Amino acid sequence: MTQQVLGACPHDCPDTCSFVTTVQDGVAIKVQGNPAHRHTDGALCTKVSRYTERTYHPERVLYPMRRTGPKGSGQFERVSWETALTDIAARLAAVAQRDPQAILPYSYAGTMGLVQGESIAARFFHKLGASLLDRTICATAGGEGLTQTLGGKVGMRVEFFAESRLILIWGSNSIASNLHFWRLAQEAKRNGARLVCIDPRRSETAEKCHEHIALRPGTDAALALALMHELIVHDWLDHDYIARHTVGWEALRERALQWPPARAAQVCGVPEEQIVNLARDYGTTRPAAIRLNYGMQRVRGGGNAARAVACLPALTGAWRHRAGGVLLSSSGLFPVDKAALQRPDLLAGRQPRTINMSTIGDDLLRDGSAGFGPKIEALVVYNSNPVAVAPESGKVVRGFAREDLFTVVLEHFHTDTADHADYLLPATTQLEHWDVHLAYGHTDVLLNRPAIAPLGESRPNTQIFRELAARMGFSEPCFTQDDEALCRMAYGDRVDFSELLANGFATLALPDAPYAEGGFPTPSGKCEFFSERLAQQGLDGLPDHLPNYEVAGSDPRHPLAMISPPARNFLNSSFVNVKSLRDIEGEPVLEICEVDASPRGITSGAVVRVFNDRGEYRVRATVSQRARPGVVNGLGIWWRKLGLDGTNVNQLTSQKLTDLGRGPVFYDCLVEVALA
Ligand SMILES: Nc1nc2c(c(=O)[nH]1)N[C@H]1C(S)=C(S)[C@@H](COP(=O)(O)OP(=O)(O)OC[C@H]3O[C@@H](n4cnc5c(=O)[nH]c(N)nc54)[C@H](O)[C@@H]3O)O[C@H]1N2
Ligand SMILES: Nc1nc2c(c(=O)[nH]1)N[C@H]1C(S)=C(S)[C@@H](COP(=O)(O)OP(=O)(O)OC[C@H]3O[C@@H](n4cnc5c(=O)[nH]c(N)nc54)[C@H](O)[C@@H]3O)O[C@H]1N2
Ligand SMILES: [Mo]
Repeated sequence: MTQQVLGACPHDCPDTCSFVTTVQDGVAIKVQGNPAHRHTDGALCTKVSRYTERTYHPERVLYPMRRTGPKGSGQFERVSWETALTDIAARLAAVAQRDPQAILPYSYAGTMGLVQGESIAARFFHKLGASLLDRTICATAGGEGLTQTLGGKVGMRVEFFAESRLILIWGSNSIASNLHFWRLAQEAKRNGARLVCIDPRRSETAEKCHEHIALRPGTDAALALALMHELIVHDWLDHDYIARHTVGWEALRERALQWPPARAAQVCGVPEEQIVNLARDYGTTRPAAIRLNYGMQRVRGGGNAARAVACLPALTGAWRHRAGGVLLSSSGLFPVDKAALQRPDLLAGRQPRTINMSTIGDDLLRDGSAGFGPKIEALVVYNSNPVAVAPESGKVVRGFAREDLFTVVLEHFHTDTADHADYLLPATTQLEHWDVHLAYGHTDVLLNRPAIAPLGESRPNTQIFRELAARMGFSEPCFTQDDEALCRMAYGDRVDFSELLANGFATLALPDAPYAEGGFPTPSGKCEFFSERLAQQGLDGLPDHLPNYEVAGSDPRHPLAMISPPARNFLNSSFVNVKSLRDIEGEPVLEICEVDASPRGITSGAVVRVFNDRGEYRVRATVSQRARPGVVNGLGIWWRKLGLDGTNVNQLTSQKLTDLGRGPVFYDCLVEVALA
C-alpha cells in the first residue's frame, strides 16, 4: 500500500520546507517538496531530498546504549530502556538532591520543532530546577541588534523580494543556506533587478550576483555607516519617513558623518568607489531590499553591525513599498505560546543560574565557586552536537572527557558528542514523530505528521522526558500530554489546526508592507536609530563599528583571518555522516588565495596546518579565488572524527562573546597556515 504523508523539514534553515513523504508498506521511500506550499514550490535541497538515506542510515542509534570504554571512546553496550531510564533518573536525582543547578540541559536546533525542541524537555528541567541554558550559539547578536532597532525579529515578507529592483544579499550564501530565497532573487533579476552580495568569501551566491563586495570579516557596520554618510550628503533621504517613524535621527546623522567612504574603504579593505557606487544604487533605486543573514554577526561587533544595517531602509523610506526593507529573521512574527509549551511556572519561584552554551568549554572545566555556582556534574544533550559545533573545541572535549561528569545524549547518530555519553538514547527523526514549526525565513506555520513507525527502539525526545519525569516522581498532568496535544497547544486558537492537518501549512495573516506607516514593535513604535534601552545599560545608544577582537594585522604570529561558513551539502554538523553528501564535499578544505598561498609554498591539494594559540587543525588546502587576500575560509562543520586529524575548525575559534546578545564569535579568529 502506498501513502503520502505531509511533513515539515526540521532543520535549522530559513526555508522551513513543507514536504511529502511517500510510504510503501510502512517504509518511507522518498521525500519531496510539497508543490502546494508556495515557499517550498515543490523543491527540496539536495540534503533533505536524501532524507530517507539519513533515516535508514545503517549507523542510526536504534537502542539505548551504556558506555563501556573510557569517555570519548564511543564504546557502548546495548541496554534496555528500563535499565537506562531507571539509572539515569537515579543519577540525576542524586545530583539534584545536592543542588539541581549542577544539572545542565544542552540543546539547540537539531530539530526546529516546537514540540521535539523545548516542550516536555523544558518542563522537565524547570520542574527539576536545573541550570537554565542561554541558547546563543547562532543568532542572538543579530537578533538583539535587530530588536534594538526594529523591535523584534521582524521584517519584510520574503515573497516580495521578487518585486525588488535592488537586492543586497548581506552576509548570506543564499544558494547554500537559503535556497528558496535565491529562487525569488532570480525572479527579481529576470525582471531587471540588480543583485549585490556583501561577503568576504566569493561564495556560490557572490559569483552569481552582479556585484560582489568582498569586505574584511567584521567590518559590516563600517560599510553601513559609510552608506549612511552618502545618503546624507547626497540627500537620498526620505525626510517625511524619518520625521514621522524614527527616533534619534540627529544623533545618527552626526555619527554617520564621521564615516566618509574613504575611511570605511580602509577598514573594510574594499575600493572606495565600490562603496560610493553602492550608496548611489541604494539611495536612488526603488524599491530596494536587504536580505541580511546571520553570517555577518559572528564577530565581536555583530550586534552593532545588524543595528547599523537595520537603520538603512528607514533612512530611504524603503519600508513604504512591500518590496523594500530588510529581512534577517521573521521568527518574531509567530504567535507561539512558549509559556504553555515550556511551563516556566514549574520553577515555582526558584531562579536557577544561566549557563551560556557558547562558553560550554570553559564552564565544564570550572569548579564550583560563589560567582559561578556549583560545578556542572550532569549534562543532558539533545538536538545538538556541541563537541563539534561549539567554539574552542579543545576545551569542550576536555570538559566532556571529565570522568566525574555524568552525560546523557539523545541522538540519531554516534556524533562526536555521543561518543562522550554515559548513556546514549535513540531519538526518532522527523519521519517518525509529530511536530509543529515556525519559520525564520517566511511566515507560514508548518505541521509534521509521523510517516513511519519509530525505527528500532527509538523514541521521540518528548517521550524520553515523559518517562524520565515519571521515574523522578513528577506527577503534574503536563508531563503526560501527548505530542498531538502539544502541537495543538503551540499556537492555540491563533492558527487553525484543521487547516494544518489538511494542508501541512497555514499562512499567518500579515500586512504586505508591515512598516509602510511605521508601527514598529519597539517601545517608541518607531525605528530606533538611537536606543534608549541600550543607553540606560551604559552602552552606546547609536550603532557603531566595533573592530574584531582579533583584527588582521594586530598579531604578526597569526596574520590571517579565518572564517568558517557552512558547507553547502551539510547543515551545521548534520548530514556529515550521510555518505552521498559527504562524497560531494570530499574532505574538509581550507580555501586560501594565491597571494597568501604562494609565499607559504602552498599549492592546491597540500595538507596544511592551520593554527593559533588555541589549537591546530590539519586540512587540505585549495588555492582559490573564493578566498580574499588576508582571509582563509575553513568550511564547516565537519565531524571531528571524520577530519584528517580528529579535529575540526572549532579547534581554532574562541569563546569570546559578541557586543550584544552574548553570542559566539566564530568568524573573529586569527590564524597562521603552514605546510604540514
Ligand atoms: N546548506 C546549509 N544551509 C544552512 C546551514 C548550513 O550549515 N548548511 N546553516 C543554517 C543555519 S544554522 C543558519 S544560522 C542559517 C544562516 O546561516 P549563515 O551562517 O548566515 O550561513 P550563510 O548563509 O552560509 O552565510 C554565511 C555567509 O556569511 C559570510 N560571512 C562571514 N563573515 C562575514 C562578515 O563578517 N560579514 C559578511 N557580510 N559576511 C560574512 C560567509 O562567507 C558566508 O558566505 O543558514 C542555515 N542554512
Ligand atoms: N566554526 C563554526 N561553528 C559553528 C557555526 C559556524 O558557522 N562556524 N555555526 C553555528 C550555528 S549557526 C549553529 S546554529 C550551531 C549548530 O549547532 P547544532 O544545533 O548543534 O546543530 P547540528 O550540528 O546540526 O547538530 C544537531 C544534532 O541534533 C540531532 N538531532 C536532530 N533532530 C533530533 C531530534 O529530533 N532529537 C534528538 N535527540 N536529536 C536530534 C542531529 O542528529 C545532530 O547531531 O553551530 C554553530 N557552530
Ligand atoms: Mo545557525
